[in-house]
Amino acid sequence: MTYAEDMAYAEDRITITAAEVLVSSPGRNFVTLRVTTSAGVTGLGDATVNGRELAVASYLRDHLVPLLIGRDAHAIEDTWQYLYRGAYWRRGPITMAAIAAVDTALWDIKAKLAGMPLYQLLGGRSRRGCLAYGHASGADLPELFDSVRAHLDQGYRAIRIQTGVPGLSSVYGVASSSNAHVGDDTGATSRYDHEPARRSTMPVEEEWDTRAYLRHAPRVFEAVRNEFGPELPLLHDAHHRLTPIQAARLGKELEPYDLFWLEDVTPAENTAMLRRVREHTTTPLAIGEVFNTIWDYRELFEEQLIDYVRSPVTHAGGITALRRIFDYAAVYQIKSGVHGPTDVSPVGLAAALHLGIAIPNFGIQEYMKHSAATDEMFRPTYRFTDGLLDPGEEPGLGIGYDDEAGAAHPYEPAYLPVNRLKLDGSMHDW
Ligand code: CS2
Ligand code: MG
Repeated sequence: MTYAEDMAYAEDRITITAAEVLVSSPGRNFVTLRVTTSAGVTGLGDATVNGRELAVASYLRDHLVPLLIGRDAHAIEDTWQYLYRGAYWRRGPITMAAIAAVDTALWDIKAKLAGMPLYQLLGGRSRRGCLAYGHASGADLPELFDSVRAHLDQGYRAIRIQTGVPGLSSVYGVASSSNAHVGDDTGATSRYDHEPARRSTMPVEEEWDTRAYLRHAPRVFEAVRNEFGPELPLLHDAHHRLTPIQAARLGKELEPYDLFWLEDVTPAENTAMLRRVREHTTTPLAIGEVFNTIWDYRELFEEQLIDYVRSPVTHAGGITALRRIFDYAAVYQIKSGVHGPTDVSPVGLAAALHLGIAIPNFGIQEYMKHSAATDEMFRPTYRFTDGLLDPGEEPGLGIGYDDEAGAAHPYEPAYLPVNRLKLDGSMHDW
């Protein structure tokens, strides 16, 4: 007798009766899992991996959905272990996004069945709201200052700063009218936050020059501090582009400008490299948006090599797994700093907010606003007020999915850019 058959004795068991993989593109591509139960209650999970969306859709549709039908919808931990250990091929962005979607949908269902907003099942509120940061950027200082002011006017109390680099035509994180409409087909205002994925059949190739960037970045933060004063929390994303010693230099040179954090300062496959950075600078470090499991963090936590965990629910195996990562981080006084770009869908953002409002070691939440088309389809009930995000009081995650809108916005191939050194065309980290 299988475990499932053994467990089938519970008459009031609520089982999974259907699971749909919904691929759509309202403003940008998303993969959403909708799980339906014998109680008629459904749950949603985000499985979007930017530029590789169809791989996760297939992993779910062809491999996981058949395993879910008939399972106990309440057995979230057992299902997580079943999908993680049972895969044999563990970890990695595609597997962990697929597991995350199932996990998140089951937590949505459990909270709806309990008639509570999900955060109540995660321990209840630990704060009034989740401090959020927005993306200010500009090709030059005047454009950047305008963007900072625009975000302050929207109520943001913490701002990420990204700028152009003299000599480089386009740089990560800089919204410019040239790509304003790439992700937004609602014809909204010209400055739509930087949407990295471009609708195209091939990745766009960008040029990079680390020495030009290292000469420029400290000057930018000096100017921003002179313009906006010492209090405003400022964040910066080096987006995986520096060697450990270059990262150490940047961290040190930015110390006078008191950054909230310096993010992804060096590619973190070899986590030990962060020791080199830590040796030279006290600038707080945030890493992890491309990590997928708790094991990616072990050395970083135990050696106190970072200060903020960037993993989102969508890419780290769901609420079950990310809560475990935060509990582990709390032992080292490391805080959450969840990844919240537009390629994490409103389902993924809502899940992050329910977790963020409950955990003891909340730090900050990235909030790159989704396009109008995206919000029309997912109808999120979370709210942004006075710089704080609130998950809301709806039962479950408080997120919907409009099938008509989904059908009206079919998937379109899109890729993240790749990076080549300006000097000699060598491939570099984007
Ligand atoms: C970035 C992202 O928001 C961030 O911190 O690193 O914009 C990232 O480039 C995209 O999510 C990649 O899909
Ligand atoms: Mg980042």
